[in-house]
Amino acid sequence: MDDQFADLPPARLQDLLHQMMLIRAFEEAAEQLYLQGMIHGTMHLSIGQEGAAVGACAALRPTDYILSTHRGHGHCIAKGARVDQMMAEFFGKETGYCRGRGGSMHIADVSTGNLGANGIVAGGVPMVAGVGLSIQMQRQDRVALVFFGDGAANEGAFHESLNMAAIWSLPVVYFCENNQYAMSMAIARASKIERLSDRACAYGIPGVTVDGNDPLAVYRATREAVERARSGGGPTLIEARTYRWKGHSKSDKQRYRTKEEVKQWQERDPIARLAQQMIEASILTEGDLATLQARVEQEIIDAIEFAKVSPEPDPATILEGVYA
Ligand SMILES: Cc1ncc(C[n+]2csc(CCOP(=O)(O)OP(=O)(O)O)c2C)c(N)n1
Ligand SMILES: [Mg+2]
Repeated sequence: MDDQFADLPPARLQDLLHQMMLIRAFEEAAEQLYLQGMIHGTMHLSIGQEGAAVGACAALRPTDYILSTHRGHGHCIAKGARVDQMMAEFFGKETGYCRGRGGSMHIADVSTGNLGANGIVAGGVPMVAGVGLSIQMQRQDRVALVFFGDGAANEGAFHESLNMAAIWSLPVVYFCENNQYAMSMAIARASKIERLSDRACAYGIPGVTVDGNDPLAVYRATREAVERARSGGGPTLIEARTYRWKGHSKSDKQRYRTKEEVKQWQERDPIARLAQQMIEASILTEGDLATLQARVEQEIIDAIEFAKVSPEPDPATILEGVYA
């Protein structure tokens, strides 16, 4: 396969397309279930940002680690999580990834290398330096990638973590999903520089900005950063420019942006883009696409059913996993 597809074979490209479609279907279903009162609390949807999660995780091995964010459903699925166990976690059921204790914002799945989502903005950023140091000291053949938002890039811990990872050449990738807003705060109001990746030069590490709605561009940039980290070349800062179609969380009147702006970004849908590219290259047909769509819909129906019939956690186990 030529470079247009970053040397990925057609079957692998279909996997990436499937993952992006699964993330979208999962979140659309989660939102519906929330509106029906079946799921409680709040949630942060990444609809529109699927290309960043999938492109980044495609460059990682199953044994590599990720740390995720409050907007982390896509990261989980892209790293290989099962949607039924995720859905059970949303429902607070015993069969969920965290036995129903974590919910939307705290899904971890160590078996696929997902060390956990985090409700603290930039929470994973200092942690990834620790994970990287642990990998280095144990001489393991692993890389740790941390996802964080544009808002998180303005937290103090960002500076400390990048500096430490840089001086020790830790096997880490800093992956900033710049979705243009931190709640209602537009990036242009919160940062004086045009490209967040330019901050890398302050730590003596490479920085790159990519189109986060182009999963293959994200994959290429992450693959290069992962290779560098794995071969002892130290960390890289990647900025993936993308956009969240939905509000910040479940209570957001979205007075800080216009409908036109949202529409413009929706026209740059990462899923439609990859599908179109593959159809034009005759490695996907409209029929294949319809089959994929039917498959993800069935996967979500099965996941909801699994969650519904799963048992509630036994109240007698409430103190398990609690540190006192
Ligand atoms: C340390 C901390 N400060 C503030 C908050 C409240 N908060 C939750 S999400 C968020 C915005 C984060 O923006 P960004 O990092 O760009 O991620 P995005 O929501 O856009 O994915 C804020 C301020 C928090 N959870 N943690
Ligand atoms: Mg943001």
